[in-house]
Amino acid sequence: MPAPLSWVAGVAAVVLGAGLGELVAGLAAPASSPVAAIGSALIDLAPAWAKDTAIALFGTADKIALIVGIVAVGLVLAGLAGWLEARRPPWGAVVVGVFGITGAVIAATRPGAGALAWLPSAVAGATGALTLWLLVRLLRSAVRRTPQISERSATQGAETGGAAPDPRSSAQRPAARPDRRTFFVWAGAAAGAGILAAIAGSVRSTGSATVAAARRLLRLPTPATLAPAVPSGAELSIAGLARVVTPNGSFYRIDTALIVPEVDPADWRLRVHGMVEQEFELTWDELLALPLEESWTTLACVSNEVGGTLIGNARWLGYPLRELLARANPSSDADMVLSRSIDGFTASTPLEALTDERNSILAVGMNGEALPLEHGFPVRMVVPGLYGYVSATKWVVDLEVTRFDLARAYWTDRGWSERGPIKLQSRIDVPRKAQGLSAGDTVIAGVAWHQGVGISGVEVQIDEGAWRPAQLATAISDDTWVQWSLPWTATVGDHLLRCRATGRDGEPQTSDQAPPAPDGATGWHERYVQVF
Ligand SMILES: Nc1nc2c(c(=O)[nH]1)N[C@H]1C(S)=C(S)[C@@H](COP(=O)(O)O)O[C@H]1N2
Ligand SMILES: [Mo]
Repeated sequence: MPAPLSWVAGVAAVVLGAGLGELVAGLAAPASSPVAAIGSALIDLAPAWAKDTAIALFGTADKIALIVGIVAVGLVLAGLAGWLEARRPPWGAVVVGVFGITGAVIAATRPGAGALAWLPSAVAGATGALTLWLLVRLLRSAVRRTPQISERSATQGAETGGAAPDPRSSAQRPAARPDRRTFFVWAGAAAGAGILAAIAGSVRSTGSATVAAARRLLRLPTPATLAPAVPSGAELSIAGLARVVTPNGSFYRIDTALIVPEVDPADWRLRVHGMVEQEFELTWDELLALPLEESWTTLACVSNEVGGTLIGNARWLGYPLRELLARANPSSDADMVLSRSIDGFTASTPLEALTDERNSILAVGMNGEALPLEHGFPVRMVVPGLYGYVSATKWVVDLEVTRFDLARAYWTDRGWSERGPIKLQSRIDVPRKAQGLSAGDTVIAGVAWHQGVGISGVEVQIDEGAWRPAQLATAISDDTWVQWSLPWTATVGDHLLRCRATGRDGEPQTSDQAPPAPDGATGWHERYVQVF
């Protein structure tokens, strides 16, 4: 049997199975689609460096890249299963079935898996295995026909005393062809049906997004304490410079959730427990009835490279974690709060950062609207001064008061530092990368941040010359980034620009280059520009 045809059988069978799996997932259990379950498991298995490599290669499109990778590997394995089924039946079908069972086990054991989480992968495996078995049987009879015919023709040739006909003569081909065509028709139908089922499944799962509808209808309460207005000198309004308030739609998104968790506010509960005198649960209505406070906080990701864009500034609305924890009354030897997301992600935050004077909140609002689904709807944590991986748990449902020597969090388990204070940094936004610039008067501008401390100055160096102080915009607060700018008369040629900031405490931004792992990148941001 020609190997390429058995590969076609394998791919067609697996596409049908996987497509039906996506359809069942869309109907019954969105987060447990076979591709999503495998992807989520791969994300959790990935070592620390893999996250940064993925982010460095694909940026915030890392999840799409992962899905494309899984599909590509899946198709190669499907082809191999087809080849195996043709050589050693029924082992190809068995392999497909075993993949289905594996997917079902992975999906059923994921954090937050529903009762039907195993179903999509089980359907995918069973359909895929059965289809492969049928297609290869069909293929076998299609291919077998040719030698039978040529034997008969050879006998006829001998009887009539004529020359033995060429086995490839036109007389035999019409008999073989319809069966191959039948095979291709069935294989094509299987693959086509699989693709349609996958499309229907994805439409159905977005169409059934009741949580998105609940969010749209939501009216957040008026804050008991308003954030200060953005000072008039905070936004320099320079084209290409990051706006001082990041619009929700362009706020960076980093998380391990391949499918955004859908948490209905009506079902949301926060459990506060562990080393506390008074454990309790909080519902959505109870949370909204509390006096909510607004505050400005610039959130940053530990994976942000020097000059990177995994940072954004927003006006958050929420309830102080300080007050919430006071209600629980933590024991005096507790030093950490392990927050848990509905999807199993955890972060370990120093208890002190949640109980001191900073604006650590259980947030429900972002820039005047409910949290967007991908930013943690309905409730997340926001803690000024700490990288997101140790503080900013989205879709948060559980706070356990504990100790650093008793429990570990998601990224700490994968080699990242236990503590993650945000490091003093500055970035050049304009002139933009690879921007053709004409000689003359222009401006160099960017942002600088040291949450909790504030920025006292930014300096710019052009072509290894003297460091020149940039003009600082007015900061919204010490917990936010601040814009800066410096007028520059650009001359024709290539130039190297550098910037460095100083904290309000006098700390200079170090020139030592460190990668993001294990506790945040350092170094000066440099940019080459060509002036024409
Ligand atoms: N549930 C959950 N929360 C999470 C994460 C995650 O993977 N899962 N990632 C954290 C990290 S590493 C960062 S930097 C911030 C990013 O928040 P954003 O996506 O709203 O910008 O969320 C944090 N909260
Ligand atoms: Mo992060």
